[in-house]
Amino acid sequence: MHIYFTYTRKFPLLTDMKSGFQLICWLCLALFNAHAQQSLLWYTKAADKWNHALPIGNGRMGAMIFGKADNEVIQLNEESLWAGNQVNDNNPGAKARIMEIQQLIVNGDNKQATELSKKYLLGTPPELRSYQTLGNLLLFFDHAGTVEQYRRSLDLETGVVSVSYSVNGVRYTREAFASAPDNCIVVHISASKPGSLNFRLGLSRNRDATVTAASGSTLIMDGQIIDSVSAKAGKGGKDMKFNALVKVMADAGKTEAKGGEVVVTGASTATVIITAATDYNLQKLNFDRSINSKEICSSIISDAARYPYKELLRRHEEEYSKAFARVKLDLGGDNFSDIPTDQRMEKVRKGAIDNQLAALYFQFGRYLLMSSSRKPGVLPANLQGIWNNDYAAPWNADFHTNINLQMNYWPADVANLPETFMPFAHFVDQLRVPGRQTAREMYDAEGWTIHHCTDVFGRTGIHDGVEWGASPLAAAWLCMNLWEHFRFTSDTAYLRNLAYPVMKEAAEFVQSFLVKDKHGYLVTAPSTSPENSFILPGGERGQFTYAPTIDVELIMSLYHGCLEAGRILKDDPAFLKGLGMTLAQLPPISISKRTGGIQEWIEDYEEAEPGHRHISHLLGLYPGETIKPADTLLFEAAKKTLERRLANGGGHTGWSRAWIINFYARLLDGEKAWKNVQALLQKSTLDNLLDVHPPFQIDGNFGGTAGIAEMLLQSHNGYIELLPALPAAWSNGEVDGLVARGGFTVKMKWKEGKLIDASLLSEKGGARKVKYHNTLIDINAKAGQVYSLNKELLQ
Ligand code: FUC
Repeated sequence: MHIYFTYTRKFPLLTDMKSGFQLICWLCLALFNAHAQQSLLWYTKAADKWNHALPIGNGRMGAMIFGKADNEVIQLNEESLWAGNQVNDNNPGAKARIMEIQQLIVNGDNKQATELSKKYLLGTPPELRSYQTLGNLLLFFDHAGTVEQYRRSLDLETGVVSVSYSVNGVRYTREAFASAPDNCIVVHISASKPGSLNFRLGLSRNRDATVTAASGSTLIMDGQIIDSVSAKAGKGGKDMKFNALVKVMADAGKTEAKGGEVVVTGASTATVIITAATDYNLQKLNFDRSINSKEICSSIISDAARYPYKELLRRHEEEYSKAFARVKLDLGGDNFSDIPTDQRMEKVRKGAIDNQLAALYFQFGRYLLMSSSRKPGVLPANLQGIWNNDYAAPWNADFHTNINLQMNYWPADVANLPETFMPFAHFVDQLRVPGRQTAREMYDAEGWTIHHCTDVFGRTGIHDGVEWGASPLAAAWLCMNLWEHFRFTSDTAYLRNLAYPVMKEAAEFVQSFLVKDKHGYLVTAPSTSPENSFILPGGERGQFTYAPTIDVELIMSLYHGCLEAGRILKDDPAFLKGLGMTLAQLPPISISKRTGGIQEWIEDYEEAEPGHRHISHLLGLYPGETIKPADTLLFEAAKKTLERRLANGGGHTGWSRAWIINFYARLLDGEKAWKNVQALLQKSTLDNLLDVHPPFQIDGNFGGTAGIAEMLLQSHNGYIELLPALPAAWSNGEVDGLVARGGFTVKMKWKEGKLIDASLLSEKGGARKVKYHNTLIDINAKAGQVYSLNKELLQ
């Protein structure tokens, strides 16, 4: 259901009012309108650039809608459309040199170890190719007249973008959504005056593709990526094949193909269905010439075209809205929903407090996750989710595995969208194949590994430069998400068949990769604290080291997860015992004498950039849990680490700021968490609410969404904690549908900073501890029953 009573239309209605009945109707509508608008992003002008357009997506296809009245641009994406191809990027010299490099590094010869690694560890080829745009769908209306009463919106409850305006007394309306059930993008255009809808429709891509009319009402794009870099490296060149297919169905008038466009004249409504496919095979992590992308497109379009527009919309809404509606969040405060979103953003940038914008941001994060990672069978959300306008995107819009990909999935479970997690889980599972080869060929090790980024072809070697890429525990990091998903869902089949085998092999890699240092500790070498540099005693900058704190925390997290999973699944006790023995020989997490914060590297080096965006040594605070309130010293040191980073300009990228929100939530400091939510909105959020690094990068949206949830509910510490980091600004509010580990859905209402109503719904039932302030109670919930906490917890 869409509510289109707009800001501009609401007030004229008042002046027309004739009777009391009308007044009541108007008040009801206004109330309904205000409520409906809380899940709306809306604007009174079209997007002037890509960064202001509105995203839609079904997990496989995405689009950015500009909403231009005359010459509409709908930029399209298909998630697998990447340049490049599958190559073995493991440096063939690695295995023969790895022991020498390891010895150099643990003996403190950082410089020589770095030099050798550049030669013998860096990937061949060293760089990934990019995720690419599919092209643009163009709609030319050539309206003769002034555009009035313009409005553009995205309704998060329905997943529909709407554009409407009037020209010469005719109201034109467009609705666009990406349908998961029908695997396509649908655009519906209508004119209020019968027969007055006229437009031309084109499809364009600047390279590697041609567009032709396949019939009077369809356009087809035929393409194959020609990649000069891959060709030069002698590793391909004529790569991914792809197609896009567009069908126009008008209710009346004439529809014909002219000059490579479809031209519609004299219609009242038209429905445009768009789909695309490539010959990429997710099972093989490569393109596969047995896949006929043209046939796939034709069958999707002919299936979808059987339904009238209303039915396509109903099918989409039924599938989308059900999942989206699982969480309701109200953070109280004034209702500014009748102010356009860009103006609200501007006010917040200037210091205004708009709690409902924070709630909208949270819901937008959930929307983005559903739109870029809907359910099994698609690729996970990349650095830009699924939305990319470039041929060579920033960081190739790849899958960065030293924080960004993991961050994308932090909200999946707590924000009640567990199905969105599965594309990630399956992808990680697939990465084991090349990851095993990398473990074997580079390190002569068991198990599987991956470094700091990968692409759809599953490269697992070291990329970009050893200083960035030598991050050999990224598999352990990816496994944290896998384990957390189990802790939320308690799904033992998932644990047995997917998560545990992947975790176990990641642990096998660590077991065979660790070496002893001079103190007898088991250490990772070579490694880095992601992307951060230190000053060596001689004054030079270094990144290369061994056993950075993050690695110790990652191993602790992976091994504790494996021990717990192995116990549940009754796995080989000898293997589990081996993990326990390793845990006892890891270097400790130390406190830096220099700063009083958590020490980032094995040596207490001076930081080259004290405000660095990565805060990897606090991984044990969030998403890990080695740094807990009970360990007072580490907990206090973590606070110092954060304060120091922030005092030196930290949090300057959106994703870094989002991580800080989660850190402060875990530090139970609602005020500082809130300040960082505010800073995320003020400094790292575009008018369309997408996160910026800058440039646009989606991880901050997902990390920010997770952070808001983490302020309201935590469940990692052996108990479910209600409102652990509630800031004064959010002193009145309610939430329904957040999920705690163990599969407990939580409903809470609070007033003047105090919880006044709380209940849990447990799908599977079970015993749990629940904490609010200083009260900790034990509950034993029955499966499927709502368990009110009011009596025991809120006296
Ligand atoms: C990480 C960050 C960068 C950027 C890149 C995509 O490595 O350090 O800031 O976000 O990923």
